[in-house]
Amino acid sequence: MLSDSQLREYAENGFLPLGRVMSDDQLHASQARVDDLTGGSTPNERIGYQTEKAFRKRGGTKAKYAWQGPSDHYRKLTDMDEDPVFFEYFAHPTFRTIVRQLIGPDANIRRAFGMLKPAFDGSPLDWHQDAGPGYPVDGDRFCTVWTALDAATEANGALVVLSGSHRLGLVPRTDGRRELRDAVAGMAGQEVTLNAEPGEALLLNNLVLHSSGSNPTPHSRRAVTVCYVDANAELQPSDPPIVQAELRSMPLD
Ligand SMILES: O=C(O)CCC(=O)C(=O)O
Repeated sequence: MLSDSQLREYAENGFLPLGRVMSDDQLHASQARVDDLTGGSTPNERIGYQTEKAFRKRGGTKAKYAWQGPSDHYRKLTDMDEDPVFFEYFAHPTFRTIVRQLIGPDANIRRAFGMLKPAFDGSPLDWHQDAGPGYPVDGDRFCTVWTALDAATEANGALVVLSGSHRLGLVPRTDGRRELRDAVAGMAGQEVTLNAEPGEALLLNNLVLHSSGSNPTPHSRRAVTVCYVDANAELQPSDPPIVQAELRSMPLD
């Protein structure tokens, strides 16, 4: 349960370090499961794969979105709630309590990714808000938990947030990325680099502007991120449309 001071900090900053939620056993199982998924020993056709651009440029593969055989050059794994090890973690009692506290008694998993930032190849992720098409209209009706599976540092692409930027609301996207660039420039000085030890979790407001750097180091920076949405919230129109009934329900009891 988040304390009053944690709730105040989250409301003020738009993020909250949760510390170690993942147990040692869960951490080792999660690291091993990512290795199994990228190494091909646990095939799961429901999980989507995305390769790193640097790897494609070197001629490692042509395909951006597809299983390419065993590789250390995957950038992202999608639909991680389809994996039993990760689903069990996403339904951790701590998260159930937080989700019930922040968004109410019925929640779905809107998306769950592994962000792998492989050694040397890990690409940066530009400033963005998670909110927008396909996410609830009301910014209070969803939240994300990001968890480090390796140490995340400034050197290997830790998450960077603009503290307090969720209070800008949804930044319009009518002029390419110009409005987003202006919003980021307007919050200069509010950048906070969220270094994290393996297994540490961060709670994020989905309106907070965030980014992450490249990984030129020999150490991968794997993380997993899950977004919980109020099962009754109206979602913003998107193409293709997201239908709440098709999302995975989170057991909150
Ligand atoms: O793990 C990261 O580097 C960033 C993840 C992220 O921002 C996202 O999935 O929206």
